[in-house]
Amino acid sequence: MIKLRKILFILLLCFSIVLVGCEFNTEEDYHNWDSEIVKEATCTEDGIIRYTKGSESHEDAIPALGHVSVTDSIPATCTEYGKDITKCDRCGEIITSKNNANKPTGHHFVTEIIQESVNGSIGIKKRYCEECEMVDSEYKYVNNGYSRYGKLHVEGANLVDKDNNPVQLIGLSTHGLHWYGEYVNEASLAAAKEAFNINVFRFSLYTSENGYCECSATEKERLYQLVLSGVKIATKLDMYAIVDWHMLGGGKNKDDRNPQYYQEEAKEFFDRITKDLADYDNVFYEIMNEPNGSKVTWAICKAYAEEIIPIIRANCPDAIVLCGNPNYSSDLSSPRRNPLSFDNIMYTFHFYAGDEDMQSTTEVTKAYSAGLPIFITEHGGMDADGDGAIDYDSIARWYSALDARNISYVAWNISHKNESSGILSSKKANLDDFSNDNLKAWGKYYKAHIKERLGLK
Ligand code: IDC
Repeated sequence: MIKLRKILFILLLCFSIVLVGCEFNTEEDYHNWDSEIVKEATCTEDGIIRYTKGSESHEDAIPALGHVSVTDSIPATCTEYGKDITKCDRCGEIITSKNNANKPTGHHFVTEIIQESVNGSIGIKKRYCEECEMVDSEYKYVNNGYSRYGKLHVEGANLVDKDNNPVQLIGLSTHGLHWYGEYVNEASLAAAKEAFNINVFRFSLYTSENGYCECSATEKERLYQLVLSGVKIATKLDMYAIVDWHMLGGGKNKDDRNPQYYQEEAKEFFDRITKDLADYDNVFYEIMNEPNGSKVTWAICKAYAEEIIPIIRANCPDAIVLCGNPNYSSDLSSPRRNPLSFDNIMYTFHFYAGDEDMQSTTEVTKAYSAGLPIFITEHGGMDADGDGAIDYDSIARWYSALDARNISYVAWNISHKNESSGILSSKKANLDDFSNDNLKAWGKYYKAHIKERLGLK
């Protein structure tokens, strides 16, 4: 029994010594043991510290430090999304994330003259993005705008400039402003002008088919302002403008094929717009787009013109008036036999080269030779419904007849409508892409033709 007690006592003593020893050891970790950092802790990984004393050693973990992050936002560029960049100030690790709310801004193209075109000489322009300086293109151009020709007037069968030299205007028409009016903005029109080197825009204000005479008062006012702003933009771009009263009798309201059907509205419209544009001498007034139907004779068209022209002239005494005629403005023999008695009148002629049997170049050349001033305010290389394939032989014949006589022409139309006459392939976000990549066959052909005509190829 005594023996057992002794054993127990010894055991207890040993245990106490071990305990005291352990306590002593812990104290020594801090004071007496050598320590050495085997591996530094980083932002993401634990480090290791080793303690040694004599032959004894043990290791402890140093906890990972964690990132010290700073977030920076990088704005979107012309072509790339903005980014949020999170960077650790300690280890430099970068975590980049796309900022979906910060969309690419798109290029902001501007043009710069590198070599100026003076009096018809060939100049050079550069189109580049003013944000990122990417050069889009460098191209030849010729100054053929208002600053060169000034106020135009009609002499015999010709349109002439301020010095009485014949002038040919070449341009583009909008589609119906109540359908595709979005292209009437400075960026679009400037891009179209630059791409095609044109000098006239025609603004087509449809009267029926829910157009100007068949819509709400608010919409009517909006369309009016659109025409006005179109003319002002064209003016700023050094161009001429045609205000087109686009009566046609399309859609359901066939009565609108007769210009007299909306005559009162026409009088009101032309009075208001010629007052608003009294100071603009680069504007043509096309008073009836396309009279048509067997009952709509030249006598009717002429009577209507005699009502409208004095209203225009009261506010703009020298404005050139463009006068339509029967059979969709394809009858020049009637006005040739029985012309209007005002000065500064030109007769419109419209043709669609795919439907050659309807019109022929002879109708135009004959009338021109007889002294009738003619302005082709609308034409296309396709069929008269504005769609179908381009008849390249026919359109080429037309251009050689017109160009030989300096007869002015305007092509149908600036829109991305899914028909071959809408020159644009698709609706681009900024509405200002008139590069060949975004042009249908008609747009490309017309552009190439104009460049050739102006000696820019
Ligand atoms: C056409 C447009 C077409 C639109 C139609 C409405 O191309 O998208 O649906 O008018 O009536 C003309 C007219 C002109 C026509 C064009 C093509 O002046 O308004 O545009 N055309 O059909 N005369 C002969 C052809």
